[in-house]
Amino acid sequence: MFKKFVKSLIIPFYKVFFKFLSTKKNIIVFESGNGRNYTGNPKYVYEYILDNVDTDKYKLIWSLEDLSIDIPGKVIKVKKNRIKYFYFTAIAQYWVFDTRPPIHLLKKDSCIFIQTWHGTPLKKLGLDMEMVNMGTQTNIEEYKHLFEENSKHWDVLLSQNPYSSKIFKRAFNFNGKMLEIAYPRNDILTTGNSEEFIEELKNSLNLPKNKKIILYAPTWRDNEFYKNGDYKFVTEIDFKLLEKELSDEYCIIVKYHYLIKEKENWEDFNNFVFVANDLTDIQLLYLASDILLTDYSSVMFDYSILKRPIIFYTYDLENYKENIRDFYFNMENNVPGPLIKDNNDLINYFKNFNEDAYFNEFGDKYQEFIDKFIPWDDGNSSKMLVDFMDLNL
Ligand code: C2G
Repeated sequence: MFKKFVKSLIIPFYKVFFKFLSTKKNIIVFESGNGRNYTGNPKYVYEYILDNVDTDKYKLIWSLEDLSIDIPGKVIKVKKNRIKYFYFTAIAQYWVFDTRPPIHLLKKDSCIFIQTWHGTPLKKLGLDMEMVNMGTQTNIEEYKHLFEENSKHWDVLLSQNPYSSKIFKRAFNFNGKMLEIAYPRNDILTTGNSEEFIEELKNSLNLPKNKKIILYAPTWRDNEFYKNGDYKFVTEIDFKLLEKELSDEYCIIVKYHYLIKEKENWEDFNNFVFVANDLTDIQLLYLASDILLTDYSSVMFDYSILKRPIIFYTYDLENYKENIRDFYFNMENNVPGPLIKDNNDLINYFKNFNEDAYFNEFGDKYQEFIDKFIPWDDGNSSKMLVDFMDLNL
């Protein structure tokens, strides 16, 4: 109630204030994960700029919910939805965001909104959705209207593959510049895929060297939430059982999606489960892990750049498709790995896991998957995007 009251007072002033401001060529605003973290495409574009552009001539702004988040370089951090956030977004030459900004955020025509988005879609998106159970939002027509109100301000949209380009045009009703240059966040999966860098990563993450590392990175469940925007960590994995059966050979990194407000206590699993919260950059966890365990998350597409085994824990597949989100394609026929439904099968699979046997079974499907979904991820996406931005003040 109070928030609505404040909004009703501030928004009119903001609209007047906005009109008197003009675009400044040296201002770039970045935001990842709705301002909750420093990760993903915006992070890697920003770091490429730090290394390759004369940044003394620019003001590089990061929009954050938590200003204590560590960001390298001469950065100006602004708290999301506060005065400086509205000021810098009003005068910026570029926005580099990977999610949808608040619907009340105003953008000048002279500001170029680079929407990097955050994944190739298995799950139906935007105008393609037949139902919405996202937090308390259940009105699909209202959801689609808000989505279009947002995407009409996007000037540039990144695409990881032709499959995404086709879907994004329709699902986002996007008619701007589709930049088919894959994802800047994945450059490191090409440049960083070396034994020495992975060794450094494991040391920095305190990961054991004598065990196979499983990265468990599930997606969020739209209808499992504490409050709007704060989702629950939902899984049927019995970590105690997995620890008992698998901890001699494996350890597991649990990576939360940025929408998950973790409330779990993992103290009992000190040498088996390593928790990576929503602030951790999953690109680094991909490199440090030997096997990906996921469900319906777009992590599967990025991880396939490393051509390492991917296992799918799809215990709620039917419920997910019927009551949460439908998919663009049939998983069984298209994903390069087994769909496992319960803990016992999961344990048996990992106990008997053999990489050669995995690639004998899934190798052809894996190659088709790579050809279709990561044809352009070659380690140069950040360069191509910054060249496009033409930052030469
Ligand atoms: N992600 C992560 N940790 C997870 C899951 C996802 O860091 N446990 C990050 C990955 O970079 C992933 C991105 O968030 O690519 C999007 O996550 P999804 O699980 O795919 O879910 P969603 O945010 O709904 O994005 O079209 C975009 C996606 O298909 C949907």
